[in-house]
Amino acid sequence: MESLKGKIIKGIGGFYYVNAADRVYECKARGVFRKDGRKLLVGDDVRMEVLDEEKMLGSVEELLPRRSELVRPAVANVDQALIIFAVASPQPSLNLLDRFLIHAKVQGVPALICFNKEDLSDGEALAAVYRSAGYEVRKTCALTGEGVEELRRHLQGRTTTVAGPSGVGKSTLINALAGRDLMETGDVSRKIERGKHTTRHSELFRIGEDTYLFDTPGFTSLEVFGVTKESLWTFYPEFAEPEKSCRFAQCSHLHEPDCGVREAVETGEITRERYENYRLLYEELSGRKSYGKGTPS
Ligand SMILES: Nc1nc2c(ncn2[C@@H]2O[C@H](COP(=O)(O)OP(=O)(O)OP(=O)(O)O)[C@@H](O)[C@H]2O)c(=O)[nH]1
Ligand SMILES: [Mg+2]
Ligand SMILES: [Zn+2]
Repeated sequence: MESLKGKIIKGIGGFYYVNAADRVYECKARGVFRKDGRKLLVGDDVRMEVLDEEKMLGSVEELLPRRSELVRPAVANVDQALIIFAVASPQPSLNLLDRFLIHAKVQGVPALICFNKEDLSDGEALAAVYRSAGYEVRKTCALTGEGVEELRRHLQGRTTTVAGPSGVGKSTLINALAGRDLMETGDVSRKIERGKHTTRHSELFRIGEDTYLFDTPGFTSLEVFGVTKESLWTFYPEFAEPEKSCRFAQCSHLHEPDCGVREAVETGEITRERYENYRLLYEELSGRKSYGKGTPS
């Protein structure tokens, strides 16, 4: 029997779908996994045996070392998060973007930002805000393919989880990256209809050699667990250096004298947009207002 190395791209009803050597095999896990209670996850690299090449059936024999594991949703070996916003239509909410960035950091995943729909408006000012905060930023137009190759270079050889509000062009962009229609795109009414009839499950899309994208409503959840108002500033990478010159150890960076963060806002080292988001999220975390309820897509 032929043994192959592959990646679990989805799991439904006790079956694992393993992408190996350009084909997708429907696999059962060998008894050993049930015996020792180990759970296989979407994203796991495995060794599988081909049982029937024609029917593309196989058996998962071995779980290869897992590099990382996201909790919600449960996905293994995610290397980075691609956070997609449109420069217009829908109008971007920077507050929401910061929440996505915080969420990625809480999960321990580096974030890459993509501003899509460059054809509708110039996203340079937006891009500059986030570049100066230390993030990698790409600009694309999924319709014309502008910027898509540069984006692909950041995804190559990695597993990337894709997040962003509804309607920004995530599916259109994923299709452009894949060079074929993997995902349904379109207007909201069609989506609502689809949502009613399709079971949503976690699935990886292969867009190239060792290159996978992961699109799930779960990751867009805004429950920023593990973030307190005291730790909020640590999720703003550009605050790290200025914070060292705050007079008080427990500085909130809102009203204390000799605050290095506020001085950096004055000099422009920290942008007003980011600082304003920080302030709003801080207030939310201090108050009784429920924080991070609801999913944008
Ligand atoms: N003008 C313009 N329109 C775009 C671009 N990319 C996508 N669109 C359009 O935006 C609409 C929404 O695109 P989708 O790809 O379905 O958006 P989505 O982010 O997947 O939305 P959800 O699945 O609801 O989360 C579609 O009508 C696309 O044709 C772009 O770069 N420029
Ligand atoms: Mg979509
Ligand atoms: Zn301070």
